[in-house]
Amino acid sequence: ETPFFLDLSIVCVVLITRFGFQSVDLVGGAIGTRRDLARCKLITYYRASTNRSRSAQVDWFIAELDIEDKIKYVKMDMGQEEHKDPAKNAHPFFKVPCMKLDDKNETVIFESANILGYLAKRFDGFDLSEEQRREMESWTIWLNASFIPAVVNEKTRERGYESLDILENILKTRDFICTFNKFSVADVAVTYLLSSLARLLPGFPNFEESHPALAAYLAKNQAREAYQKTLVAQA
Ligand SMILES: N[C@@H](CCC(=O)N[C@@H](CS)C(=O)NCC(=O)O)C(=O)O
Repeated sequence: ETPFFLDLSIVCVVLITRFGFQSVDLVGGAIGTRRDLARCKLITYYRASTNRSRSAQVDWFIAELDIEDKIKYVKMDMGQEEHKDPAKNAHPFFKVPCMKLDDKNETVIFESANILGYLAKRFDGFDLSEEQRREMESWTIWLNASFIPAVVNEKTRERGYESLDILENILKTRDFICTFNKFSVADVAVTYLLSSLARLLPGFPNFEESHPALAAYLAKNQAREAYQKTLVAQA
């Protein structure tokens, strides 16, 4: 009996002779076509052209996950207000970051906490349980929904800063922010946002003096290869 691959070679030879190479590509393409097509599709990531926006934490996490090859980057010059052009930015409110997914409906997702959570769930290799993911996302959501609104408002800023004492106590007892004590998307968000806010907000505590465990934690995370590659090298 003729082995399958010999059958296939005969078909190819006949096709080359009659129709040229293009037809052989078609035969090859027909094998597992659907799966290959799905693999080729990229996630479109709308981000600022500089690292001075929340896009930067998403870049860092993409580098941690080593999935740059799955992403099509659309960089927008915020100074030129390119992000406000509906032809360039899929975000319904014309902000960054935003992603158009590679699914059939090309679902658009926004809010950095949600984007980080999505990437963590889809690409994270840590083998986390659903409960651990919920714990992780509590931190990304807390930062955006509670901490940032508190510290950007002059009236509530001092109360907001008090939460940093709680972080300090947590980081005295473990290396990373979540109780499962592994590096996670929660550490990306906490590290990125605390170091950015430290530069932007008046009276932001000098962690070296006031919160040594937090200072050591930030320095350790900022020394990571993916952080250096994205946030330092591209600054
Ligand atoms: N809560 C949103 C905030 C998004 C946001 O305000 N992004 C800023 C950059 S950090 C932006 O796009 N600003 C441009 C504008 O408002 O026109 C998130 O975390 O994604």
